[in-house]
Amino acid sequence: MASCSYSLKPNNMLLPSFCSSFKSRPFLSNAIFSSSSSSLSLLSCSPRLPLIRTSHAHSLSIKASSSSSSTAIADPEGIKVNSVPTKPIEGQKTGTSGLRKKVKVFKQENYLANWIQALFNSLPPEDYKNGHLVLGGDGRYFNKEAAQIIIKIAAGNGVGKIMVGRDGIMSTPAVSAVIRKQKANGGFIMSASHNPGGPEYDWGIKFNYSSGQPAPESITDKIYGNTLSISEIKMADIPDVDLSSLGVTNFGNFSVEVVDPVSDYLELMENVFDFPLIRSLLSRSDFRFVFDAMHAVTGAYAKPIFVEKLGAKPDSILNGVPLEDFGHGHPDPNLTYARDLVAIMYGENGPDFGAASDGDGDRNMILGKGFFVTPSDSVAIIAANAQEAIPYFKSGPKGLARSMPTSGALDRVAEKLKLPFFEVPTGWKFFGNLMDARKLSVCGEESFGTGSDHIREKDGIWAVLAWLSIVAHRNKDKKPGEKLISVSDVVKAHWATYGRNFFSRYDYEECESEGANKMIGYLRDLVSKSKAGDKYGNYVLQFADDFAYTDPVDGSVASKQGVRFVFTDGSRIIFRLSGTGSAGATVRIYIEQFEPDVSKHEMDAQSALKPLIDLALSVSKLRDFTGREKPTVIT
Ligand code: VG1
Ligand code: CO
Repeated sequence: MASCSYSLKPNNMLLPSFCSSFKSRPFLSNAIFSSSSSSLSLLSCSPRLPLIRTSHAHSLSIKASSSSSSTAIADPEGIKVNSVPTKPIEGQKTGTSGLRKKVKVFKQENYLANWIQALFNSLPPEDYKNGHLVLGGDGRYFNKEAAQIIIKIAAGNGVGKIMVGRDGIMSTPAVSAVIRKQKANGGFIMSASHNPGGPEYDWGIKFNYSSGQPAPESITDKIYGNTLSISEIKMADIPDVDLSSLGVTNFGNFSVEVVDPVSDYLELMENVFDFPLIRSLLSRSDFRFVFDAMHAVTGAYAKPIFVEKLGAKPDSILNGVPLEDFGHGHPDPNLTYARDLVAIMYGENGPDFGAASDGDGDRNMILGKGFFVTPSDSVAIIAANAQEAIPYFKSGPKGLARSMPTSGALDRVAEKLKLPFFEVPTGWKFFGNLMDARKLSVCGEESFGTGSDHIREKDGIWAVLAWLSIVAHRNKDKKPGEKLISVSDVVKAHWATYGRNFFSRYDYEECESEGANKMIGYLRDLVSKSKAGDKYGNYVLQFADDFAYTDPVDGSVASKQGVRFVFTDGSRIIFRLSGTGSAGATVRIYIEQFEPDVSKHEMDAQSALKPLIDLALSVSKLRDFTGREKPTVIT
């Protein structure tokens, strides 16, 4: 153990009790040291040993506030807590995944503070008093200010400890992993996920529970209710905490621990996957890999995992530095927004394997040389190969699930493997209960989300490692110079066994809300009048409905989750409005058709689906309602 050096000043306590090397040194563990938070330093302990900072300004008794707008309230925790008066703010209802608005909206006075306080007002006190929370984020603009607000309100509400990723960075899947590993009560994620970032763009906040799963609607509805009646914010009067270096800062009984955002997550990945197997693939000279972090949070993970642990070349990581505005990009890994990667993969002599992840690291896109794996196929192929290629699944997955609009490719795998299968509404929060009840292992969404019960969020890097495992497993006996089994070979072999579910999604972003809402109203009306056997062009209706889901574990019901028309040949057209946008309404149309005939599997999805796409546009009268001629994104 390297030695530790301190610079100390009067009147403060330094209690390095968590540092095991200190515990064995009685003169340190029993002593009371004095220091100032600004000058105390514990340098050159071991590289991984946290720095301890102790604040002195607020560790004494509670004093009346000098501020005219707030009053101090007595708090047994030994820090001064101000009661800041506030008023309800309209529109703080969370959508599919957290609260997302433009940065300008979040910057309004008390906007974020109101929501955070409303959250504490909604939780049972035993879920956070003296408890342990995690705070992460995707590095976007406003995260730094937001982190300080969240920390102060957490302290003001009696939270015991908040564990923050260095510089406020920790991906959504890593927050879920850390909550579980550290047995924390929950955690915040500062992210608007795949939405663009910067002063003119989006910001967002999500809250996850102790199992690491996104807060269920019962909680988010309560938070919303409380935002409409809030009158006070409990704000600890503590200085901003330095989040740039690892270590613990104590304020009375409250502490902030800055941690490496990668280590717990990496440890979990090493337990789930066979790293030497993946390494054997990535270090082959006849296999070329590229990962596009899109200047988003996985930039912080890509190098330690793919390069340092798994032997990928350093230049295989593109856009690997997280930036506040994602380098002016739209950190959504799809064929439209990850265009640089797509150009490389479809270019002359493209690499063998390409992948990308989104703003907060929970989405993924998988590409082969000149080949795109649809997310609906991806989850089906991972599920079909999990047992043989991924150690975590060595006894086989417990069950499979997909969101309703995701294609039926996974259903066919569940059928063949005789596994329990679930269809849930859009949004990862609907998978968590099934996982906790041990009914579900592998699941996915058509929206580039894939994951398993190793955590309670979708997981971009996990999906890339799962695919690398499958490709590595298929090629493990291939000698140098022998032709490798490619990503497209894996997918085509899967189609040959199970049939192909052609799938496409059309997005019409930022439409006028009025027209979009009227269109959905019109479709609901159409559904109520429709009956089995109705003719829609060449298609015969099996049923049409507005999808509703009853959670098999807790019985909670989610209704109005998407209008669907299902035809007798298994084809589907589905319509819903996005719940993650920050302006206007985004219409999503999902189109799917099953094709058992291998000779037709090579068809381009857009051509194969053309009749259904035309049908979807005419059935919905989309052009009339929205004035849109073309989608903004096709996946
Ligand atoms: C979209 C996707 C949904 C996903 C959600 C959050 O929601 O369709 O499948 O779970 O984003 O993903 P919506 O309501 O806009 O369709 V993430 O990566 O933005 O947290
Ligand atoms: Co995301």
